[in-house]
Parts: sequence; structure tokens; C-alpha cells
Amino acid sequence: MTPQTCILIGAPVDSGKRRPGCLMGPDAYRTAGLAQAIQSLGHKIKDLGNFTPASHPADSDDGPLFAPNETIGWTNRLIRVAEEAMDRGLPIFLGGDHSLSLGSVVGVANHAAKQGRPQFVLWLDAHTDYHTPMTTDSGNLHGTPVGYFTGRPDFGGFPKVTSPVPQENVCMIGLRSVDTPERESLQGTGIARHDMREIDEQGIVRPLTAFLERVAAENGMLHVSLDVDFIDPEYAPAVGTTVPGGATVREAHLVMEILHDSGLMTSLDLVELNPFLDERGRTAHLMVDLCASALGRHVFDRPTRSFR
Ligand code: 4U7
Ligand code: MN
Ligand code: MN
Ligand code: MN
Repeated sequence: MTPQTCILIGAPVDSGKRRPGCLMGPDAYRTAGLAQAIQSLGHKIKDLGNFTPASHPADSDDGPLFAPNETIGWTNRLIRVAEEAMDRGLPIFLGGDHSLSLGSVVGVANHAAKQGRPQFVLWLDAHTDYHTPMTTDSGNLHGTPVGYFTGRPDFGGFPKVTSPVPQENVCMIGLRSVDTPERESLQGTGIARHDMREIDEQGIVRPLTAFLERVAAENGMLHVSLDVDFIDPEYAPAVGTTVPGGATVREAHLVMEILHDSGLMTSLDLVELNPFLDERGRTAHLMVDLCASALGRHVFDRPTRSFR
């Protein structure tokens, strides 16, 4: 990979669910040595520090959704930050819970539209996060980003999504917890959904490389959204929504290594880390190591692998 300028964007978003702690994520990544790990691979770092939500009305305790106004404030802020960062390098969004992707993905997709290039999204998660504010039972907006950036209706009060990511450009890997309304609305969409059973039976390389070949063929931009709960809680305990039966450490690294080989990734979210639930920083360190793999850390050189 040619050396990149990696733009670190601290997004201490904690409004996407009730259990607090993700706001400590950005500083945990810094403490775990994210910048140093990236620099040691020959890349440049620009750390923009931690952002705050755009001004928004106070949230009330009644209503079916948790903290919608604060999440709208974050979405407004992160769309702008993402659009600007895309002109300057490879943005890495340091979460923060997954509701930050309402902003990060819409922002990078707006940028891609300006360039006249299609936006693709690789969603590494136990969950599909395909709810809308109307279908969510929990009221937790970290379960809605894919619904939002693919242009589902009922996101009243949120910024209008002018360049929705086409369903066919979204690939989900790692799934093992999908709510009934999500399953029903995913039915018949073009969103590629690979559950853990498929990974067990076929391996993780096949769905990934098939997707990357499409990104390459269409000269697409590729946003990667890595939810901590993609990985099995045995190795990544610092997350509020643990689901057993997730990706192993090696499966997760292999995804990142192949992403690096592809040279296709143009932006990255590291989300849902709750350092309050961690064991001596091991989850934060694992996420830093995965990010390093995506940016070129390897044991031995290999013949270059082309997806074009
Ligand atoms: B995450 C859930 F009900 N689907 O809507 C919901 F199972 O960003 C979980 O992927 C959402 O961690 C998980 O609350 C959101 C639940
Ligand atoms: Mn998620
Ligand atoms: Mn999840
Ligand atoms: Mn979660």
C-alpha cells in the first residue's frame, strides 16, 4: 500500500444506546498506541482530537427512542467532518457507539457522489443494524445506521440522506443476531448478508473477496465499519452487546489483511468499544492490531494480490 495520511477522528458518541461507556473509546485507542502503530507502518497521522455533537435540543426521558436529539447532533457534526476529511486522507472514526455511522457513512457517501464514484460499505458486525426509528424495539439508535444510510424512511429530524448507499453495495459479515423486523425488511433487498454459519461452512475469504472484486470492478470507494461485537466476546469482551459465536482473532485479522492487499479501503470506523467493560485494555489493543493489519502490518511479504 502506498503511504497514506490517516486522519484520526475522535467520535465519543454515547447516545446510541442506554449503557454508557463508549465515550471513552477514542482515548482508549490512543492509550493503546493506535497512532504509533499506524506510523510504524510508514503512514502519516493527523489526529483531529475529539469532536462534540452539533448543537441540539435537550432530550427528554419520554418517547420510544433513547437520546434522539443528541444523536441527530452527532450525525450533523460527523457528516461535515467526514466530507472534509475525505479530501485530506483516509479517515478513521474512533468510536463511540455505532450510531456514529449515521454520520460517517453519509458523509463519505456524499464525498463519493461529488467524485462521481460509487460508495461501497463492508459491515463487520454480529448485528445488521437495519432498524428504523419506527421498527426498533429497544429504541437504541446504534441499531439503525444501515437503515439510515441506505435511505430507509422514518428518520424524521435527521439530516436528509441525499446520496444513499445502494443496497447492492453493502456487504455484511459476521451476523448472528437479527431482529424479526430487520430480517423481514432485509428480505428481497440487494444487501449481501453472511451469517456465522456461512463463515463456519465456507470460510470468511470467499464472501469477502467476491465483494472486493465488485468494488474494484466499479472503481468504488470502500467504507469499512468494524463493530467490536463482530469478534467473539472471548477475545473482545469490551462491548455492551456481546453475542457468542463470533469471528476468531485470526478470522478478523484475515479480513483486515485482505483489505490491505486489496488497496480498496478509503475510510474506516472502529466502533462500540466500551473501555469500562475491558480487561486490562485487551479489546482496545486487539482493535488497534486489527487496524494495523488493515494498514499493512504483516509477518512475511506475499506476492501482490490484485482484485482488478
Ligand atoms: B450494534 C438490537 F435488539 N438489534 O436494535 C437493537 F438485539 O451497533 C441490537 O450492532 C442492536 O451493536 C445492536 O437494540 C447495535 C437488539
Ligand atoms: Mn453495530
Ligand atoms: Mn453489533
Ligand atoms: Mn454493540
